[in-house]
Amino acid sequence: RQELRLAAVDLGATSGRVMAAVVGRDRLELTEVHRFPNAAVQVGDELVWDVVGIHREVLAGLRKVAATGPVHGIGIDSWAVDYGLLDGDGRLLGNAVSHRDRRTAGIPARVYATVPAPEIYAVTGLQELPFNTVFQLVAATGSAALESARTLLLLPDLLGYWLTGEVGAERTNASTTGLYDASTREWAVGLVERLGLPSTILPPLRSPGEIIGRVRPALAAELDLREDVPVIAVASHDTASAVVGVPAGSDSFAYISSGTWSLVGVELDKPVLSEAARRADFTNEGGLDGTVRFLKNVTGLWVLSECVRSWSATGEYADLPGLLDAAAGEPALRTVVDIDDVRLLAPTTADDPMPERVLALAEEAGEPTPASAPALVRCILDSLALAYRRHLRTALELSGRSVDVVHVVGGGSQNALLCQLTADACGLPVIAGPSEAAAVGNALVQARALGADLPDLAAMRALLRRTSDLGRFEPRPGLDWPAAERRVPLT
Ligand code: ADP
Ligand code: LRH
Repeated sequence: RQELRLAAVDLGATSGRVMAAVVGRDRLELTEVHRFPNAAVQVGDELVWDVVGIHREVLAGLRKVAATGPVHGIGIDSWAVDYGLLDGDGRLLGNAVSHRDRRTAGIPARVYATVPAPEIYAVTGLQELPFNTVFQLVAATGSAALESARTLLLLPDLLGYWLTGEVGAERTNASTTGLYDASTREWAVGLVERLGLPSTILPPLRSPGEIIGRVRPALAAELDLREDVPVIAVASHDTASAVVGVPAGSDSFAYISSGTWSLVGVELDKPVLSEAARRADFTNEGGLDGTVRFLKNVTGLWVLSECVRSWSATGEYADLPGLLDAAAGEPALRTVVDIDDVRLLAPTTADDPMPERVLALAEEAGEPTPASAPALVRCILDSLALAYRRHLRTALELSGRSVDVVHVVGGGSQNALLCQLTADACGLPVIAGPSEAAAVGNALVQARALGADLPDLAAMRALLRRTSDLGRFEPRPGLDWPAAERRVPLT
């Protein structure tokens, strides 16, 4: 075929989108046909995702793509670690719990009493995030849902199952669970069993590029799709798809996938499972074609978006671009905090608003109190850039790599102030964009699976560079980042 027309579904923690992509020899065009807000919902004592609502929005988006012409493939990626459980009849058992739910507090320490942390890291190579799937499952031990579960499906796999009826676990996303062996790229069955978890609920693994199945005929008819449209396993962890969508021209690049979370790292051929990597709490997640995403998970723009949500609820500020303009005029590095503090993890509430939490961290650190919303926004962005600087340095030290550019992709690549601060803090040029890198990576992997001449990551990225408009930010001298780094008390 000359050109492939694809539906790329990219689900972020704050918004989901369905893009109509056209991929040809010198063509890579993505058009957003459907976007919807996403947020976890407190139901009783649980913070859960409305997965059925997300499924409905995916269907609405697919219908819109179908209305633009023939669809040759469908791919779904989403945020990592969260899952649904199916019973023996293949029905969903309850709601999918959000990784921001408080149930995992204190769980890692309990797990390490059974299997010491170094032994776990040697197998999984994962950063200790309290919400890794393994910790969520340990927290759920004894619950009626887990007791009756036959199959665990990560969210993109669950949505793919609802489209096709086929179960499986795509490897890049499986690699974020803590149930997966980073070296063998298979489920870590021995570890799972030592932790007292049921390994039988883990479905067969599949790699990006494999066909999951065809859209169920009745659903295809309802969506005005051809009957035999394949649903393709893309790099279904959104960050893995976003790294595919990094428009790098050589191997010496670092990336920041900047969205609700920021993922800061490098692409490697092999995992780094050293004791130094464990101590630095770095993660080895799976990328396309067996690559390793050696990275640090940083709190990201979540804190900013939750502040904006809190201010708009009280009618103070709702306009992000206006706030960012005002923040650019605030003094640099006046107040910095540890943006990775766990107290910033949970959603903002009327009783515990996000802006107050950031102010409390500043006060605790003896930093000047930001006196206005723009000053608080500046504090968040300066603190993020400082975290990027520190984690990028560690990524390079631990991997032995050197880089000459930092690619910033995802929604945060549209934040010019943050991109400039990132260039300044890291002392490297920043190339910004694409802002929908995950959807781009999703479409490129589908295109290859359907026969496009994109043999490897280099070819995919070359096509991306030929077809994208990118921003560039040069590092500016003048600010004392090392001194600011020393002011941040790390948790
Ligand atoms: P996710 O996929 O995790 O939901 P995105 O990649 O969509 O996240 O990024 C969302 C973030 O991007 C927002 O929280 C916001 O800070 C930032 N963003 C989106 N649009 C803009 C914009 N026009 N200017 C500056 N920042 C933006
Ligand atoms: C980014 C992301 C990140 C995970 C987090 C749960 O959207 O997938 O890579 O750590 O969400």
